[in-house]
Amino acid sequence: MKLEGVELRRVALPLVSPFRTSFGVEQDRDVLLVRAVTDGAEGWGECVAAAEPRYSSEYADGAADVLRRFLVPAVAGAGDLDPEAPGAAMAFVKGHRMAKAALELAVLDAWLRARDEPLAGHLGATRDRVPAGVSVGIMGSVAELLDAVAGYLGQGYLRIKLKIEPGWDLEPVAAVRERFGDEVLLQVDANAAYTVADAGHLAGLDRFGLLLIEQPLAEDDLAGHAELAGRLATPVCLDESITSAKVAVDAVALGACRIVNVKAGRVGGYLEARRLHDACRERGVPLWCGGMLETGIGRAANVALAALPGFTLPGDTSASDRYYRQDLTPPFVLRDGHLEVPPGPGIGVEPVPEILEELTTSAEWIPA
Ligand code: OSB
Ligand code: MG
Repeated sequence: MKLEGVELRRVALPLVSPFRTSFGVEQDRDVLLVRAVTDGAEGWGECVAAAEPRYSSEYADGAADVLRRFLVPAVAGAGDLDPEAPGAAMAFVKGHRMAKAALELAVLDAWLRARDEPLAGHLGATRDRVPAGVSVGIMGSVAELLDAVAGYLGQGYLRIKLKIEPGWDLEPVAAVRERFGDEVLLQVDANAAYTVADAGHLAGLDRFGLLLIEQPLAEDDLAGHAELAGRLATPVCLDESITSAKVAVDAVALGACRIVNVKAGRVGGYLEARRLHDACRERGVPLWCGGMLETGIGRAANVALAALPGFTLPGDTSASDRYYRQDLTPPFVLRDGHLEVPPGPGIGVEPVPEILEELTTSAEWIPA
């Protein structure tokens, strides 16, 4: 299979409500989509980099630049493509994992469609639906938070994740436990907002029986996470720190985390995510699939990944209407607390042409 060219397309989607985390507020997504055109079929990838580099160093304009200048030419020059070829051809570029993941997925989607093979089966999925959790942003008041959580539980979400930061941690968690009880699967995500000096304060979360605390400290602070983990009963899970399968294995060996949030974009692609899965499953480390407010394109691939057997906890794989009034693809819906893995070839979904046109802000064709 040969690459004929790649389209980089920017799409603007307003979120149904502002999403506030410890690193900022998102009102809408400025999505970079990658469409790979090959002599066999076309494929889609979504770059999870946000418009601004607040979660990680990557951002959408930077991803488009590195794709245009380095990654697309490298893959175009690789000749006959199989699923591993794009990763090998892009390996000389340091970092830029979210940009690499998007192009690798677009080529992989095309390759799978040409073979009429679903992504989930290719990755080794063992289920046809996945349990869905929901990530709940920081709110203006506890009353507002309780209303939001009540709404999500009413819809059937199987696990609640509360975003926390200094000044919004023990009180909202206590309020959610008090109102909804101890049976609700509950976890928190700090997005690196604390330091080891906060260990005593964070130990105050231990009495709430949380599944985990996600990324309490800075991305590069594995030693700090190991120290903190020794002082908390709540299991530490890492998100931002986990940039490859190797880092995941090292983080677990160091005692920096007991659970891993898997985001394919953050580790450089779905194939590296599968390697991470295999290594963690071998070591008995529980996994769950994170999210980056993806449209239906990225969501389809995440749901395929989350169907692998090592994903033993519900993920941030929520239904389309948790994010967008109008998704780019036919919407993912919550059924009995689960999302179905698309059964079609490749990622199993495509953008609806009229919706894609309406929401596109720019498009650029890069011939191979
Ligand atoms: O830290 O997991 C995170 C969204 C954007 C960037 C980082 C994170 C998140 C979420 C939402 O928590 C996950 C989702 O529902 O897509
Ligand atoms: Mg997180």
